Amino acid sequence: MDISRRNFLKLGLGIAAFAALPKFTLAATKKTGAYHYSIKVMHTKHCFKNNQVIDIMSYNETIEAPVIIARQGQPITIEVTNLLDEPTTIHWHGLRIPIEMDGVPHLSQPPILPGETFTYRFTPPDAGTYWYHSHVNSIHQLGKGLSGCFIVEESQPAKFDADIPLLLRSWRIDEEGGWLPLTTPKSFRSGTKGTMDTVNSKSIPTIEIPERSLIRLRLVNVDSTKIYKVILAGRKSKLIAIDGHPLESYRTFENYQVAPGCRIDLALRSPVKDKTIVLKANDDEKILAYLKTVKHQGIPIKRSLPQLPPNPISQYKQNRKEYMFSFTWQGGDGWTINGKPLLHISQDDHGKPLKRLKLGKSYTFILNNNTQYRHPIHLHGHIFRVIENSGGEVGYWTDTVTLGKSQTVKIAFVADNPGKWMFHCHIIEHMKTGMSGYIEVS
Ligand SMILES: [Cu+2]
Repeated sequence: MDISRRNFLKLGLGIAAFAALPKFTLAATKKTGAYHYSIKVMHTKHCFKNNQVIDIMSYNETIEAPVIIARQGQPITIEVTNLLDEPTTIHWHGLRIPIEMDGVPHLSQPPILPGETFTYRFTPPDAGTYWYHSHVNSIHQLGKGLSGCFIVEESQPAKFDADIPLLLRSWRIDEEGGWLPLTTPKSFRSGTKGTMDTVNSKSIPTIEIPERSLIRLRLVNVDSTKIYKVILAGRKSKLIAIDGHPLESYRTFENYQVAPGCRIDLALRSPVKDKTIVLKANDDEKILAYLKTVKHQGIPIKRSLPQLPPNPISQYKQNRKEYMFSFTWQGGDGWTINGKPLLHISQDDHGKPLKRLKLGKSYTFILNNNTQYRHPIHLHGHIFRVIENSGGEVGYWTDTVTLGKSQTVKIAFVADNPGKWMFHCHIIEHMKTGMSGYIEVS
């Protein structure tokens, strides 16, 4: 690993601080060379409030996991060492990579046992904003902190003056600063929500951005439960990408419902120094973070907003086989997809796939939400296009689509990645209590 990248990793989300930006830029402009990272999954002490020190789970010792930077079309190696006292894996959410690297225990790899190291090697085909997280004992491991931001730079990096990940999540912390139960029988249907909203693991942080500059914000919902409808007050911005994939035409950003697992990229021109832009969420416009402009180091360059190139996603055919998926609550059986919960996969028994798809063929999935709850539905290993939606946005590429109450969404894609790919709700309690299955592509 080269020095700049090692320092950068240590900084983690410190890159959001303006002073640390050159480190970020350095890693981002590296043309060739190995993208090699090491991650230790470990127990760490952390204090949220009241000097109460609690146990969290971390990637590389700090509450904010390292931002991994890869380059589109270039190989990356990530060595993951498990220092926990329980198995773990890492799933690279939204990346179209080989099944052996997908990080689902038993289905794509054996779990990484305590003391073991597993090396993930892949070449990201798509640029954009992604994230990574544990896929083992997920209520616990995600709830205690195992998630981070994964940026794939464009093969010809798009030019912004600052590139700032903003990770949204809510921790289950009580008044004293201790852990609340991560799931409770009473709340698991709607999802057990956190009590302490954070951006980059800080409660209402002030993040410095350079004045009079072109800024790219990468908002990632790494929460297990909460849907954030985000608003940016105090400056006009443009929505330039959804879930990693550039919009064909950028649009003025008003607000966006970012569900667990989902991401949006915003671009804005920052005002002169000492101005504040406010990141808020939901109808009560709760303040999540302040972005404060600071003096530009050097002379600001007047950049024009680049049109991000589309990712090389296979184009589906007009003629497509259609399958229906029904997302339901079945009383005693809990959450299901097409009436069947998938609760357990073992090394020897993968059960039955929800569907078998032929490699290279185009498909339409009709997703019916027959419940009164919202479900962000995530397909591993593939990118699909939302082509019809009874209650929301159409015409964009994604890996996770949010189904509102009783909503129906049609998606289209090419099954172009062989393997057994998880298809599940990203509200982690829904996934763990049955709203989960897999699609087999062969
Ligand atoms: Cu759900």
